[in-house]
Amino acid sequence: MKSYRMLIGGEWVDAASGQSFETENPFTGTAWATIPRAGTEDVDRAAQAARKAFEDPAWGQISATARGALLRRFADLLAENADRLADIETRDNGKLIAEMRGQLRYMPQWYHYFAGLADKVEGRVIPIDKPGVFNFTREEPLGVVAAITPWNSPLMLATWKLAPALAAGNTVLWKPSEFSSASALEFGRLFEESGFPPGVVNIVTGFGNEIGSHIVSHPQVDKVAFTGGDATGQSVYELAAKSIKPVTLELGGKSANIVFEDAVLDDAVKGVVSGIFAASGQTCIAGSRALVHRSIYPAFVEALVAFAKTARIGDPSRDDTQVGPITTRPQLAKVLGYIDIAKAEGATLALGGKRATEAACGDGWFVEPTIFTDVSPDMRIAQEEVFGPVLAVIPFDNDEEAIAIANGTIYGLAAGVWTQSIARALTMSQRLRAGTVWVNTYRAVSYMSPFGGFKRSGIGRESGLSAIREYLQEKSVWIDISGNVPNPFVQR
Ligand code: TXE
Repeated sequence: MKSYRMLIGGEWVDAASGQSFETENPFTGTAWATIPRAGTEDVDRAAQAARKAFEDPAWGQISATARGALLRRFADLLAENADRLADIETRDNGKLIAEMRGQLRYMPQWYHYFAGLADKVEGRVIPIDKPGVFNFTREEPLGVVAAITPWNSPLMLATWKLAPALAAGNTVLWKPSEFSSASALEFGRLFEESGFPPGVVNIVTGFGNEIGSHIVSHPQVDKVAFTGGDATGQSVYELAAKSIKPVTLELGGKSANIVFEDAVLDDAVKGVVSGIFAASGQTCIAGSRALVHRSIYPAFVEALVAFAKTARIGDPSRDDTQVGPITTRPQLAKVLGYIDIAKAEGATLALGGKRATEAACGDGWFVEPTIFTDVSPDMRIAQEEVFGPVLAVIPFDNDEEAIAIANGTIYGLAAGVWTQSIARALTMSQRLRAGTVWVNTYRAVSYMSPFGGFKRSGIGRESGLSAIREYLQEKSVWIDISGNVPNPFVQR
């Protein structure tokens, strides 16, 4: 058993209480490492360490260019360690090794991009309307940023917060998910090695229901950047409101992949399959609803089921595996529960529909790739986020109906459109109420392009130019250049 420690104020420590918890391999169902189980006292120490580092000239007074250089060094170390981190993530989290290697080899780009941006944040000179006064703005960091991250893409979703937060000059208190803390702690070593001053990045491991609210409401925390489930996101938002803290929230979705009658069918089949079965459906952008034009519905469903059947399920550490396990025990129960709900609602089961127990799955937590057809838009399986390999296929008759169904959930994270018509592509990209619209592709993300949700899918944007603004605040500076002190009892 490997035994991890957490990172507070530049030191690798156990929880003050001495408690730890075991982290399990979803493929074998066995524990492989222990992780410190932080309590509120550890959070206090980490928040204070982050505050101290923020105020220390070693971080607070270095130039933005120097901050960028640290981020670039981190990017290089990350690239060197990509495959090692991929192995750890696959063991701890059950993500496919092929996907993790790709993700980790790409991840340094976020740090390079925000490193480049660090010294391009500029204030403005305002051509102020008052004579004898010079007015300009400064863009300043917020202070201590709490990053609370989930288990489904642990390092990527943390990177989307850490890279811009650090580029902007903040310090960070990061709480990874209790289901995926090992890779976060390995990441911490790389921050240390890159030369970030102690306390700039602190990693506190533990359970959300034990320390989450203490982090969010902590007086030393100036902003909360959260990715997770929408119920938890709502409570984070409510709690942050009590101390008037800004938040960014990324809360998942019920994204529609819309297949029109003029789509290239083979491409659309691949797009729908990748949208829902990649990462075993455990992604915020999962295309968990396929909306299919009625004229092609039977042919599309037949091709979809035939292709989905070929997906190779099994050991996530094998290069040729396509569908891995469900990451957590509670999530396995949740996914199976939704399959029961869909059956009870009267949806037609066209593929899968139970826990996968074939030899390739060992004792792992697998769910068969599952497709429900003849789903109506008001069913729970068409409205609620399952976060597993379960697809709801819904027929539609015309474009207006497709838009109404696609927009007819509380979420608005992403949507896919499959069509050969440029007019339809543009109309759909305008009328779909989602933060990302993909046309004839799915699941593409980049450090350059903003990502975030409409409606209940979240607040704020990650990646791209605007993301750094989420970690800055604007200050207005007024300087009298007239030399005359005006009447103090009249507003200038
Ligand atoms: O998420 P939680 P869970 C969805 C998905 C999944 C469901 C539950 O539908 O089935 O959420 O997953 C921390 N205050 N998504 O339970 O609880 C927690 O420790 C502060 C969508 O894993 O939201 C972890 O670090 N923090 C999603 C983080 O919140 C708290 C990704 C996320 O965990 C807290 C993951 C509290 N009171 C799940 N309670 C997406 N948007 O991609 C927990 N946490």
